[in-house]
Amino acid sequence: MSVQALIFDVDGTLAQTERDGHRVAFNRAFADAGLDWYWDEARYGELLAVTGGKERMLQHWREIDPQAAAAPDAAARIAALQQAKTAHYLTLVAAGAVRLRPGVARLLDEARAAGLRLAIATTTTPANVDALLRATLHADAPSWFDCIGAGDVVPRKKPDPGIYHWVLERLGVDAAQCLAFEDSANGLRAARAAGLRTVVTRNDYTREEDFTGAWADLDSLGEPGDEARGKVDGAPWRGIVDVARLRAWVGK
Ligand code: XBP
Ligand code: MG
Repeated sequence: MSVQALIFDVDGTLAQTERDGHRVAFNRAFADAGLDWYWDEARYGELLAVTGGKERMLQHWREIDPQAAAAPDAAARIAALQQAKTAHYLTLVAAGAVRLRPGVARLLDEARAAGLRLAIATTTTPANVDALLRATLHADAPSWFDCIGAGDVVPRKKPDPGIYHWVLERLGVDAAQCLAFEDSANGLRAARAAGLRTVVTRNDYTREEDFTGAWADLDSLGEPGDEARGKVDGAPWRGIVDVARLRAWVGK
């Protein structure tokens, strides 16, 4: 069985977008709306258990003011906040607030050169993906991906596997011929439920999460001179995640 496609999560996997990107954008939208909501790094880390910005804001609101969160206009108010937040996020990304994680640009280049297909399966808003790819890789980078599955194209977000099923259907490739790349327990659960062998790269927000079921549980994808460290198939491993390594891993 040969690997045909690599399917990447975005936030936390391609780039560390949450602390200095999304979180800052949410706080600016709250301030614009005259709300006294402020998510510091710790509070945002708690709320990251909920995927999807709209769902995350509703969770916060239910915790601080359940009655207002249940009001008839709550959904519309959250939608307006999400729109404002996304505008702030796009400005932050365009200004260079977010950088790719180690090994991501390298692996994408190698995969394209090797003729592997690329796809994205993310919970974030589609506009955010486009902006991140253009700001951190290349103006044409969105076209490198045969399929970009993002946000509300599916009714339920990760850990539901819907977004991965959506992407696999459009790729027309069997899950056994793909690898998923994730950073969170929610993402791993979604990928595994879709039958995908998954490479996890932990980050500051997800370091302590449970990654049982990951094929590779690493601290990064590695770069020459800065190897990734962690476990592969349950055994200690260090090295660079490249196409040759991925080919060796698929079908094991
Ligand atoms: C991460 C998410 C997203 C972002 C915020 O997505 O859960 O909700 O935190 O983006 P993933 P939005 O790890 O699947 O890339 O505000 O647009 O939802
Ligand atoms: Mg993620």
